[in-house]
Amino acid sequence: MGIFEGKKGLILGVANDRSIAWYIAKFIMDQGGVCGFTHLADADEAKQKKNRHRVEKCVEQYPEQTKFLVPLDAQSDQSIAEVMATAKKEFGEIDFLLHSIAFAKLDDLKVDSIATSRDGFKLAMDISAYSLLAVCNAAKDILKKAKVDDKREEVLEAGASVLTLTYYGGERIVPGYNVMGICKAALESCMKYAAYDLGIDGIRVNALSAGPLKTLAGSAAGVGEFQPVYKQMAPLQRIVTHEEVGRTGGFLLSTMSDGITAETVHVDGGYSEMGTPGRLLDKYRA
Ligand code: 0WD
Repeated sequence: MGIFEGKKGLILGVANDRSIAWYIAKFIMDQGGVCGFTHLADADEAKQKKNRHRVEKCVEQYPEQTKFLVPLDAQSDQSIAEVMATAKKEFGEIDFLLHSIAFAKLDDLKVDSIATSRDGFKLAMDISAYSLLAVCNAAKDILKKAKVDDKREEVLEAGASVLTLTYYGGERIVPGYNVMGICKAALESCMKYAAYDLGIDGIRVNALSAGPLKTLAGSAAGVGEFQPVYKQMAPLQRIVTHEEVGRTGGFLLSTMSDGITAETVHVDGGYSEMGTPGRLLDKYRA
């Protein structure tokens, strides 16, 4: 029996079959879970259709375990509320919620951080950090509350788990990641405060900090350039895979991680713990 047997939840942020959210969703569904998905909304009908089609191609592989696919614009409270209403109708309560959403304009990513436009900063923060708070708040009535004994000593039934995706550029300076690094610092803080707010009901909120992976968002943020550095510097001497991130994401959304909340878990081959460039220096010793 899979660890997600009988569990249901929401996956926000699949763009295509390379998306991190898709790998986490696949792990969940392979373990018996049922998911509701969103695709990126767009005012332009043709563009929205294209966005939907890309996600449809993914979810079609799991017809039994896909409950719905609806549009989401993370900048709109109404759109978020509509997604939650659909989830309530289809699922009642949910056991897991994945937030795997980020966006910044290329024009803002390409310039020095100090040259970020005011509008671009607001846009990137709104979609990439604030949306976690908005989603948690809109979902709080459907996120399953834990059942505990009177003394809060024993968990009789586990509460829901929320997970967001972050990157090391939110903790340390990663040249090129720029405004998105600033957003990730805010996102990680949002995650911790949300973990406090929802913790009283036994609902957990965590972040997974993934190493650089080639995806639509990843390519825009320049991950192609970071990958060779990771390969030479990380203790594991390789780049992590989509599957590895999918498995840890699944673990954090499952009851297997039931004592973990307000935490950022790194899936980066150990890169973020290096204090010097390590074996990368060998290149310069020769
Ligand atoms: O190396 C990487 N790829 C890493 C990504 C390393 C560490 C963290 N991450 C993070 C990203 O910053 C993001 O938070 O993982 C998350 C998922 O990113 P991804 O899987 O790398 O990229 P992608 O497949 O592009 O999914 C992000 C999606 C959007 O894709 P596009 O490319 O269409 O913008 O976020 C969604 C959208 O589906 N999204 C939105 N959803 C609703 N409303 C919005 C929005 N306004 N904007 C973007």
